[in-house]
This record gives sequence, C-alpha cells and structure tokens, in this order.
Amino acid sequence: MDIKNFIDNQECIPLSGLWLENVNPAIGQVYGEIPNSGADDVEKAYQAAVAAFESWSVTTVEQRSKIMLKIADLIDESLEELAAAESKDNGKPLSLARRIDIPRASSNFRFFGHAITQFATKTHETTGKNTINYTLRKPLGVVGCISPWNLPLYLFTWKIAPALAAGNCVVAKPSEVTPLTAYLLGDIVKKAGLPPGVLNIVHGLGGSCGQAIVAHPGIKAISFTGGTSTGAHIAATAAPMFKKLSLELGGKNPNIIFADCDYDKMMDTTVRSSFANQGQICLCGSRILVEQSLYEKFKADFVKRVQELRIGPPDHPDTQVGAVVSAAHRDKIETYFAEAKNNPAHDNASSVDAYNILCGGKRQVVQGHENGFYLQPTVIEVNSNYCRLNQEEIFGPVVTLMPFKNEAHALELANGTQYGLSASLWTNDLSRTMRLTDKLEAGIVWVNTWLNRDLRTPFGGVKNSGVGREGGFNALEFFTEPKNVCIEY
Ligand code: TXE
Repeated sequence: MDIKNFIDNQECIPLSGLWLENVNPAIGQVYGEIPNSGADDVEKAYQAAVAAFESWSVTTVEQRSKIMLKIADLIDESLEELAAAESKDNGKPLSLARRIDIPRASSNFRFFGHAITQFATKTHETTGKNTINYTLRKPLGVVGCISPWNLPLYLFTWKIAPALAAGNCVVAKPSEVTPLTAYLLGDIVKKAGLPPGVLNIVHGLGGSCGQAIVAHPGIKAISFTGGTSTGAHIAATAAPMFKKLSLELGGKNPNIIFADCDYDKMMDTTVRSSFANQGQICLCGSRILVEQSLYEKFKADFVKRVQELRIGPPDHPDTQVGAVVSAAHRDKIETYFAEAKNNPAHDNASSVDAYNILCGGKRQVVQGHENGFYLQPTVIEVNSNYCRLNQEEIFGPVVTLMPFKNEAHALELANGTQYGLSASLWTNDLSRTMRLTDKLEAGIVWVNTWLNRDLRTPFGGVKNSGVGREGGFNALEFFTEPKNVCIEY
C-alpha cells in the first residue's frame, strides 16, 4: 500500500521520487511505501497553506466549527478502518486502537469544534480616563505540527484540531514509522468540506522533512511531540527564528504507592499504567515506588499479575500486549535488558547500577508471527533511583520497582530525574495528598487514578519533559497571537 502526501486536498508523490519502506511490526514485514519528502515538498505544502490562509482565517467560528464536527463524525464512521490501520502500523492491540486511539482522535476535533465557539478575549475599562483596552486574538498563519509514533492519530489530531479551529493553516508531518492513519485523515477532511490547502500532510524522515518544516521561514509556530533530544534540536533551530514552540517531550513518571491506598484499584490501574500500549505512552508510570510496609506484598502480587498478561498478535481479541513499534525500538529496549542482566544486584548489592529482573527481560515468540517485534512485559527491581534504568526513558514494556521509607523519601525519589511530565499518587490520606501534589515536579499529577483526561485541562510537562501546554484554551492561545488595542475617547 503506497501512501502519498496530501497537499491542496490532492494526493501527490514526493518531488524527489524517493520513497521509504513501511513495516508492520506484528509480522516484521514491509507492507508499503511512504514518501521520503524533502524541503521542496514542504515548500509546495507551505505554498498551498499560505494561499488558503487568506480565506480560511476569515471564516466564522461557526463555519470552522461545523467542518470540525463533521470531521469528528466521519472519524467515528471510519472507526473500524482507522483502528485496523493504527494497529497494523503501530503493533498495538486492535482492541486498544478501537477503544482509545480513534475515539480520542474524533474527540479532539469535536472538542475544539465546540471550544472555538466559546473562546473569547478580555476588555479592560480604565475608569476615569475615557480609555478602553481590548485584546484581539488573531491566527498565526501557517503552522507546523509534528507528531510521534506511539499514539499516531490521537496525537496528530491533538495538534491539528486546535490549529485549524483557531483559523490557521497547517503543514503536518506524522512519524515515518506510523503514517497510515494520517494518510487516511486526508480523505476524511476533504469529505468534511475542509477547503484545499488548509491542512497539508507531508510524510518523511525527521531530519529532512521534519527539519524543513521547523526551519521554514514562513511557518510561524511548531507544535511537536516526541523525544527530548529531538525537542532540543527543534528548539535550537526554531528559537533564533522567534517561532512559537510547543514541546511535549519524554517522561520518566513516578507511580507512588502508599500502604493506605485502595489496593485492588491501585493494582488494576498500575498494571495498565505500566504496560498499556506496550509501555509506549509518555505518561506511563515507569518508576514504581512502594511504601516499605507494603513492598513485599505488592511485589509478589504485581509480578503475578504481569506474568498473566497475554502477549499476542495485535488483531487477536484477547491480546493485552502487542508488538513494539519497530525493530530499532525493540533493539533499543533490549539494551536496557542487557544492562540489567550485566549488573545483577546480588553481585554488587551496594552499587547504584544493580538490578534484579523479577519477570520478563526477553523477546516473546508469538506463534505465526515469529518475525514480529514482541517483548515480554518486564519488572526490574532496582536499589537506587540514580541507576540508568531509572534515569533514562526506556519507552517500552519495562518498569522498575523500589521501596521508599517515608513521605520525604518518596518525594526525593519521585523528583529525582531530569523529567517532569506526570506523576501518580495512591493514598487515601488527604493531608498527604495536598502536601505531595504541591511538591511533585510534574505538569500532571493523578491521585488514585491514571490517564483520566479532561481535554479542558492544561497538558504538558516541566524540566526536560517540555515547554508549553496543550489542551483546552491553552491550545487555542498557543495557536493565536494576542493584540491589545487601547482607545481613548
Ligand atoms: O521520537 P522522535 P521517536 C520518546 C521516546 C522514544 C523517543 C524517540 O523515548 O524512544 O522519544 O521516539 C520527527 N526535526 N517519545 O523516534 O525521534 C519524527 O520524524 C523535525 C516520547 O518517535 O522525537 C517524528 O515525526 N522533526 C513521546 C517526530 O519528530 C523531527 C512520544 C518524533 O520523532 C526531527 C514518542 C527533526 N530534527 C517518543 N527528528 C511523547 N512525549 O509522547 C525527528 N523528527
């Protein structure tokens, strides 16, 4: 299946005539090609976008809202096709794509289709001085949206929807690893009546196609989700050009469990927050910290639950753990297995890098899918928060486990990384909840829940987890420029 670029509401091939292979991770086989687009393709997309901007930017919010709500309805109508495509491209269970990924893509358009009709600015009356100030919020123009492979359509639309709602035109690039649902979105927006050039989708590598978007002098803002190192590179390119930047980057999120928690609900949720989407969610709780008094019981119960998880082909209804997204990513995750195996805790108990693999740590052979990229869900006990596996984002079906002595120790461990995206806290003690949620270094803190999302809330991280906030009016503010007008009368 050959995927094409979507420019000016037309499918088109890369001007270079160069293509990239697209692999199905469940079977480890190439199933199609995607454009290996370059700066000339990005320029073509930009020209279509800038030509469309004059009319799109002066549509009424009701006109924009109507088209966005139609896109949401068409995504809902294409649920099965889009879910199958997402699962095929990413390796995630089909059931997960059907239940989470695609419905959320539809919600993104529906949410911002409504939000834009409620988005307003302030006026400031200066009494006694016959002066009134009012603030306009204008669309930026042509903006760039670049998204990753873990939640392909979910995160692609999370950026595109507010950008369009705010009156911008978009040059968007999905990950080259999971391009299929972005390709299918082109036909959907066209059917919904989005005018030509308003949304342009170019496929290709980050270093060439993505870089061309970031470096394009006419593209006014970049909304990016992906790795921290890539985010730093994008910032280095865009900052001297004074572009607006929204960077949603990596995480190494603590999951803090106190003995007074609701144990069964915590256990069910912790299995999910550890291994959903094969652990390839930036919000996964990859560092599990358990109060000493509960530690041994939790360890035994959790390992048992993890060993019961069903690894299998993504399209099997019972599959809970599918394939990781690529051979390269599988190999990267396996370097952490090797690190743990090469530094067993019993040999050097006192050293920082000492590990005890409690379960997993190996590839899983799936009958009939022997060439697929399957890894066993893995739990590794660590004796220091400052070991490599607790400091680096592994982004796979791997969690670490260690006890904490008390609240102060839990906070020190939780905040002890370069990241600050999210944190989970399990306790029924209200005062403790207020103390810890105040001190945790994270953009999002979940208490007695996980991935419980209200799209109106600010979404993003601190420290090396990024800059800026997506979601709700935060996203519409990012994709608009305020202008203050002061009138004396
Ligand atoms: O991200 P990349 P990848 C983390 C996770 C993962 C790591 C790499 O640790 O292992 O990032 O994953 C485009 N200029 N997260 O490879 O490389 C690229 O083509 C412009 C966390 O997916 O950052 C893709 O479309 N664009 C994250 C997108 O950036 C560039 C989710 C992401 O690619 C570019 C995914 C460049 N120079 C990975 N280089 C989260 N926070 O959810 C690459 N790209």
